[in-house]
Amino acid sequence: MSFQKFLNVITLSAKLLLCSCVSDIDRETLIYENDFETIDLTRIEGGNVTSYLGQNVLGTFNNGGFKLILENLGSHDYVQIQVLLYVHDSWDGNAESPDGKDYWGVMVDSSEVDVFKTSFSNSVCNSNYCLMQSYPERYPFLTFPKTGASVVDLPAFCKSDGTTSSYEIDLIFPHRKGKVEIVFWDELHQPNAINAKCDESWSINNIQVKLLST
Ligand SMILES: [Ca+2]
Ligand SMILES: [Ca+2]
Repeated sequence: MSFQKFLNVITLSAKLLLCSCVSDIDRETLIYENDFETIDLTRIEGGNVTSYLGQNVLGTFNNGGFKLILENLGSHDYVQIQVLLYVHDSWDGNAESPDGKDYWGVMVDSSEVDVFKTSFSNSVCNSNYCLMQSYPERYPFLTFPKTGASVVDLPAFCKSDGTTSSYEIDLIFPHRKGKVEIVFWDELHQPNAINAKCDESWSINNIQVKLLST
């Protein structure tokens, strides 16, 4: 099997594993949607809107993040969180110190419910050099850079030799309370970079939150 074919098989397997399948969903209610084009940050704590590829995005972030707070929720069994994430510039995935590891995650209700913690890598990957990532699985799973990305090799946000990868993140957490706090966060390592945020960062193009009932 060629290296590329091997990569394709791994990517397909990862996509099948990613399916956050919850059976017997009776009702699905969209409770929040934001593409940041109107710069409405009413329910968001932390973060500013900036421009990338001619669109408004929330970010960029480096060792930071934001919190989305939604209240007066009707009865439900799960909360579904979907975002289009941009992973900008030279993320190093599960590389050892000093360049890694580069974590990204989503936390619901200060981790009372669940924490999704993964890592991303924008590294080149050949037989001599490859910095692995965990997505679409949770850390410390190991898979190839950019696995599960919807688009790769988009323009850099900042770094002259950087690129951006986009990911359609789709997570489902068990949740029944009348209020939810969703934290999007990162922990990035780039001690040798003169400008940390230019070396690696992330932003969100759009976000949707749904309540699911069984
Ligand atoms: Ca880096
Ligand atoms: Ca890094």
